[in-house]
Amino acid sequence: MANDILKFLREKEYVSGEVLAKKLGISRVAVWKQIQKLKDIGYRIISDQNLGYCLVSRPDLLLPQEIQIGLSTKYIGKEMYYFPKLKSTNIIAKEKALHRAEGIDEGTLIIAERQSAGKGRLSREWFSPVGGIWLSIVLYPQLSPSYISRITLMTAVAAVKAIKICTQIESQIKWPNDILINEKKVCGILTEMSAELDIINWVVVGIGINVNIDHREFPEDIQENTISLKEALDKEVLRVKLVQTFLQEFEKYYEKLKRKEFPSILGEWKLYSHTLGKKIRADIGERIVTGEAIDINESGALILKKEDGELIEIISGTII
Ligand code: BT5
Repeated sequence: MANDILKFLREKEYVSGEVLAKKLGISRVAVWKQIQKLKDIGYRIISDQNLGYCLVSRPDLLLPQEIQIGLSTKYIGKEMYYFPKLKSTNIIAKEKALHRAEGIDEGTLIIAERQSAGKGRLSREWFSPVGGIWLSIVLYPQLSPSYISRITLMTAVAAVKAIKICTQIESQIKWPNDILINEKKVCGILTEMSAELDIINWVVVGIGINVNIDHREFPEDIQENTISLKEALDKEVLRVKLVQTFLQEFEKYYEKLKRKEFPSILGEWKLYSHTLGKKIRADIGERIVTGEAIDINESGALILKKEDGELIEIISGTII
């Protein structure tokens, strides 16, 4: 009901309580109650005895009604679950993904203003204070499980593009899932999946972007290596616009991936790469390897050339 009221308030400068009540088939008192609810979550609505209600400003909240208005995707983000605070959007998305049969469609989005237990890879912590974008997308790709790393790379390309469109900032991708500005991390991606031998049951892509955050809010040991878009730009960024742009870019690249056009996505990834051509040390779980990052292959693995000339393929790891 509150959403319907918002729709009418967006269309005209002033709308009377009587007109709203008639259009929605409710009493004027019920309209007033809905207006109070909207005010409580940050909408500024003024009222004039003769003219009615007027929407003055909207909160910078990632509310479904704000994101979905003007969102031009076909299915990504068409169904949305919004939380002012939760543990982790990936946790909720994984729970939702189990209920595909009950109408949790491909593209379902979980989004939160802040997370109390945001997750990075390998159970690392992801700090998610108010002012960032913390979201997860549920997918059911008919692809082989080996495609999982390509989904992470494709998400990074979509994020770099969205950041560029909304802020003009040229960010870079550190293989496999970090997005950097001036060598500092602004965004991370966590892709999780459930699969059987050769089919994927579901994939959850989680992405966190530091938008309007002061990096000094993070624990001291990571402050030096973190940045937000606000800090890089020296002004606040409209988060709703950035979410919409990211979802649109995400859908575009995901469609390409499904059409098996990964090579062209990889071409773009390489343009934004922070890693290729650099001497790196990579933690690959059981050991640390050193060498030059010379390429990313068709399955998204990093090719490292060791000092003795040996080439190794790193499917998953962390660059130190
Ligand atoms: C990642 O892991 O970079 C994946 C982050 C994914 C976060 C999103 S938010 C929405 C969704 N829901 C979740 O619970 N997670 C996803 P990794 O490559 O393992 O990097 C983790 C490391 O990044 C930590 O150990 C810190 O050093 C650093 N870090 C933590 N929070 C950060 C932040 N907000 N900005 C930059 N660096 C951060």
